Amino acid sequence: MPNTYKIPAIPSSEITPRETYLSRRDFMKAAGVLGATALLAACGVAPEAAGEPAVDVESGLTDELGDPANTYEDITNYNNYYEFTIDKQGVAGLAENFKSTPWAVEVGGLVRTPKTFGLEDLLNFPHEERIYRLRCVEAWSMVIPWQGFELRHLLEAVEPMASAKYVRFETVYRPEEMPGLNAPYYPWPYSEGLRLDEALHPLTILATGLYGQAMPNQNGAPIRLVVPWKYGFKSIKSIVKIELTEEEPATLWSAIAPNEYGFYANVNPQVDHPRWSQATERRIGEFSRRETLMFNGYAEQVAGLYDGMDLAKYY
Ligand SMILES: Nc1nc2c(c(=O)[nH]1)N[C@H]1C(S)=C(S)[C@@H](COP(=O)(O)O)O[C@H]1N2
Ligand SMILES: [Mo]
Repeated sequence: MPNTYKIPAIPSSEITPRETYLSRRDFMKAAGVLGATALLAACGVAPEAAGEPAVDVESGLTDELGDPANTYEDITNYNNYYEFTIDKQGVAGLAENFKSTPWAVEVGGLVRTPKTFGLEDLLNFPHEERIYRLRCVEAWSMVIPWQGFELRHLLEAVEPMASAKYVRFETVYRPEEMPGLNAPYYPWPYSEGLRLDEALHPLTILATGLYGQAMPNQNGAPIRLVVPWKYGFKSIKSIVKIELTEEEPATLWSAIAPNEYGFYANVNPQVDHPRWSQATERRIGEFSRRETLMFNGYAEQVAGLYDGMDLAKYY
């Protein structure tokens, strides 16, 4: 079942220069759904619910470096989501029946006004499109057009106390719907963390969709974190709990492989994984490898967060 909740976000087609959507518009015109889609979008109904085909044509979208967005097809069929399977091409099928509605995210810990946000509340935060690079620690990458909102807006709404220094995130735990959870060894539920200043950085978003569609299950429906300057595993999917803490929280990866995955996990071409180089990466859809950029190309915006820190030690 596709997700059927509505996205109040302005669809990509409305906020992207018209030419960049031409091929998509042509495709929809050919399918005879353009008028209907525009109308339904105005009513806040997800186009998908009206039978619009998934976007799998060249969108013309690029990131700020000029590199094209990966196709909807690639983004939704090559996934890491261990709660379903460790087979990247098997996630989409196994996640088909995951129930992403109703949904609630509990936000608490060291905050003055703890709150549980229903999906409707979350979708009411001011959304925008962010076209970000996603760099997996396994040395592949994609460019993904997300819709989402800055995490800092949600955190400001619960009023962090002065003692709060970190933010911990937790994924839903539903073994009946997530066959990978029956695998022993992993300390489920999946959890991740950020330092509070990283969490408040304007590049850090909670994403509720991609390519103008509600978030596909395999990408972390209905809401997931996206921290573009860190390795992909920090961008935790299907979040049900956010907690502000004083101490650095334990995370799933740093618990099982502390020598491979540090808490920070900033993309850094100079710090190799113990089993492979991080100097280059394979952009999905490209033939030759490309150089990996410091902080995944976001150094100008985020390097200041780590002034005075030894990045070879805190990796
Ligand atoms: N809950 C949860 N979140 C997760 C993962 C996971 O296995 N479980 N995998 C991470 C990894 S390793 C990556 S690279 C990204 C992949 O996101 P994508 O499938 O949307 O491209 O999700 C991250 N978030
Ligand atoms: Mo990853």
